[in-house]
Parts: sequence; C-alpha cells; structure tokens
Amino acid sequence: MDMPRNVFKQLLQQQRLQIGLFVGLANAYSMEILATAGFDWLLIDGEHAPNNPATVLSQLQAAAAYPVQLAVRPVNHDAALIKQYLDIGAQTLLVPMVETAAEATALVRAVRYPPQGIRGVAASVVRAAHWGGIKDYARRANEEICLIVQIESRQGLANLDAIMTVEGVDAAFIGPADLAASMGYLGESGHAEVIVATEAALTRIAATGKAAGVFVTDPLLARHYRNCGASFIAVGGDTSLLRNAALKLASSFRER
Ligand code: 3PY
Ligand code: MG
Repeated sequence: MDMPRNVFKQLLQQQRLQIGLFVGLANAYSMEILATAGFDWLLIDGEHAPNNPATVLSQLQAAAAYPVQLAVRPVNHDAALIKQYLDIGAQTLLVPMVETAAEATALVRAVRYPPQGIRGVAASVVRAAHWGGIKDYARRANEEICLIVQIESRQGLANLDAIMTVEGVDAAFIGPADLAASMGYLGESGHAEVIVATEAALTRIAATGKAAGVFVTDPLLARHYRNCGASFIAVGGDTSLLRNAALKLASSFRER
C-alpha cells in the first residue's frame, strides 16, 4: 500500500476555494451524513465538542469512504494528544490559539518524526500507517501532514508575519469569535473592527503564499473574505444546523 497523499494539503497549496463545515456532534453516524453533503472539507472539533481520540477515530472511519477532506482540531497544543490524532490517521490538524512563532515551531515539531520533530514512532501499530501496511510511512509521514494554525487573538495578529515564516506551518485560519473577544468585543464577531482585522490578516496570510482560512456564516461576507485572499472557508457548524432546523420545524407546526 502506498502512502496516502494529503489532498487537502495539495488543494490548500493551490489556494483553491474549499468550503467546509465544523463538526461538533461528536458522532460517527451524523459525520457520515455530513460526508455525503457536498462540503469540500469537514473539521472534527476537539476544542469545543466532546471529542477524544476514540470519538475522532470513529468519525475519521465513517467519512473515509467519501470524497471529502478531513481535519481535526485538538483542544490544545499538547504534543502527546497530537501524536494520538496523527496515529489514528488525521493528516491535517487545525490547532487553536497560536500566538507566537515559538508556539508554531513547537507544533511543527509535534507533528514531525525525528530528527525534524518529536513525534513518537510506532508505524507498525497505528491506523495512519495501516498497521505496518504502508511500508514507507515513517519516511514519508512528515511531508503528508498538514499543519494549520489558528490565529484568533491580538497577540496572534501582532505576530502573524513571524508565525507564517515558520517552515512547516502550511496555512492559517482566523477564528473571529475568539479574535473578537481578544479585541474587547466578546460575542460580537461581526463587529466592524473585527472584520477589518480579519480582512487585513487574510490578505497578509495569502500574500505569504500560504493558504488563508476563516469561519464565516454570512455568504456576502464570505465572498468578501474570498476576495481578501481566503481560500478555505468554514461556513457553519453541524450543531447549529441541527438546532436551527429543529426549531424551525417545531415552530412551523405550532398553531398560531
Ligand atoms: C473562533 O471563531 O474563535 C473559532 O475558533 C472558529 O470559528
Ligand atoms: Mg476559536
């Protein structure tokens, strides 16, 4: 068996538009439904959803049969947790709250085998390497892993250029909710100043030749961010989709 290519990483390098969804239901069956829905990429969220390596594994397995790219968001920068996600087969990680080049460098080291990094080696017993079936896994893994850093604070913005120069950072994704909070606008991710900061950040990221991403649910603003340089755009989350559809259905059958 050949090393599986990370198609998401290739598409990010081309800065081709890719529409994604955040997946927080933490469930393999609903993940499989979403995998059939036509999104380019799905993010299994381990930051704000009740996920762990076991639930992430079942979602990776559920979506594997479908032509959709998958990313996993760990809850923090813990190299041990990152190792587990890579070993179960996540090839793309979206890591929250990256604020300095030193943090980005540590993350690059966490996703790479030695000597470039510190990822523990056990290729013959992990799903990512087909339990030894992918003979050149240990040699090729570093190049197929895609590291996306999330920029979502004032400090992250201040250090954006330095973060983007870190070799091994493949892309950066703006998180407007945390960015708004960091700018003093908690709960106001649509605040004009947050939008201006996001526009500038997307432009700066794209200018480095690396892919820029953002979470935005408003189609017009999404189009605007695309024009600013965003190429991978998360347009919503499954929990909101379910709740909104449920609210609408319930209310539509109430007697007025
Ligand atoms: C944020 O907005 O803070 C995110 O992490 C993703 O949208
Ligand atoms: Mg965030």
